[in-house]
Amino acid sequence: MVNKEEYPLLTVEEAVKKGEGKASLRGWVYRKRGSNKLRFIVLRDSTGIIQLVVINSSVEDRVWDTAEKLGIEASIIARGALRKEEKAPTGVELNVEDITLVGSSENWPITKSHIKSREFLDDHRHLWLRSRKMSSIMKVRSTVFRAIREFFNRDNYEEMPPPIFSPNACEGGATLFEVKYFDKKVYLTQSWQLYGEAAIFALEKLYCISPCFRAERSKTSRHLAEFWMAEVETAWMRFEGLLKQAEELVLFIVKEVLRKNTKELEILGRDISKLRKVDAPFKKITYSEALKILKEKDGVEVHWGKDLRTVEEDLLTRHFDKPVIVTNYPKEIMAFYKPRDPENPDTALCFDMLAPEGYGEIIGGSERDTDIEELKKGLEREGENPANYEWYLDTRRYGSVPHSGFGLGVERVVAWLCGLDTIRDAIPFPRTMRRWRP
Ligand code: NSS
Repeated sequence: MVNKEEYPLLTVEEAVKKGEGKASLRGWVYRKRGSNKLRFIVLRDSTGIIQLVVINSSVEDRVWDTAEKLGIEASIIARGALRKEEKAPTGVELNVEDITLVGSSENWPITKSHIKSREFLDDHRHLWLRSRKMSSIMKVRSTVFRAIREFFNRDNYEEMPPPIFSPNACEGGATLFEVKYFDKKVYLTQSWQLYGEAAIFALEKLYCISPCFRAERSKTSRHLAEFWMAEVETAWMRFEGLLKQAEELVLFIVKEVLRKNTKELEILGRDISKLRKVDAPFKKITYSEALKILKEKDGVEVHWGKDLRTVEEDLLTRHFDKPVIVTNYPKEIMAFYKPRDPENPDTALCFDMLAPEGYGEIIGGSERDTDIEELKKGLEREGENPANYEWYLDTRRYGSVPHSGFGLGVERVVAWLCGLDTIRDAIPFPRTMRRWRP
């Protein structure tokens, strides 16, 4: 029997840091090569990669046979002695004395030639998640979730997830997913907001991180049918405070990702210097000013009253190296709950935050209209029946207060921070119009 104390079980990261002494390592075969005399196996675990060396003449036949037969992604436990080796991929290697096969793996389906085929990788997402690219993205995503929670918890916000079945639209009927609900019909939630608004009258400061569902028909690199949104709603908060909170949240997320995930960002080939430039204050422009920039700098004319499309957001954000906040969109094209700006009544007290480098909208938010007649008009304009929103209008009937909130698209932020080509890589199992499996 091997004395376990002699071969402490280390993670790959710990082993690389230690660089000497005996160790047991467990993980998956990431790469392998070698000759009749020597086998090099790159072992992967969730913390990194390390080279294992098996020397035919110095191990038992059984160990050599196991090493020879290992397929890519087979799971193993190996023990031996660590030593520094400049030529090894991470500067340290394990000189193997014994290998145990835990789970065999034959004919791993993902080969180098597949890496360029998006469809193939999406079909094999359950396996492709093990790639260094996907695991790095998932680590950044996890930091983003954690940072959002920490940001709001530190400010004594309560977390309240929404109901997922909803009788109402929040962001327009066109993207609702209908679900059979016993003998009735309901929708999957598009946004927590209306429920958040109702609950601030009890708890005042609320946030959630929740899945949202939208039947997006557009085939863009920014839209998912299922995505995660962090939403916040605060009683008594006015527009200026809201903009400040959104800016602080994004700064905190960027700071946390830079603190925890530089290694992952490097694996992803992200230009980290661009993220390091993100500091306060973010530039604030109005929608009208945005149109002026588009016209003067890009020669693109958008008629006042038309929403900015993805292409226009792309152009606009290329003029900034930090997120930019665009306020005061035309009232008529905004969601029913966004109030008129008293100082500029054709526009609403609302904003979008657009990420630089062409990543576009990451946050949408506003003060909330407290005027019941205006809300009803807005609903009718959207083709909704105000009678279905009576419960929401009640919140304005009984002790209404000024309040504000916003929603941050988690995958949009992950795509920007990781420098991804498409939002589909920002979520482990993407759902879009054409992709719903595995
Ligand atoms: O439609 S939003 O702009 N705003 C809302 O849903 C408000 N009800 C939020 C609130 O005030 N509580 O969506 C907010 C953000 C938006 O800026 C994007 O970052 C993200 O949610 N978003 C999406 N991400 C991925 N895919 C899709 N389809 C998507 N739609 C919005």
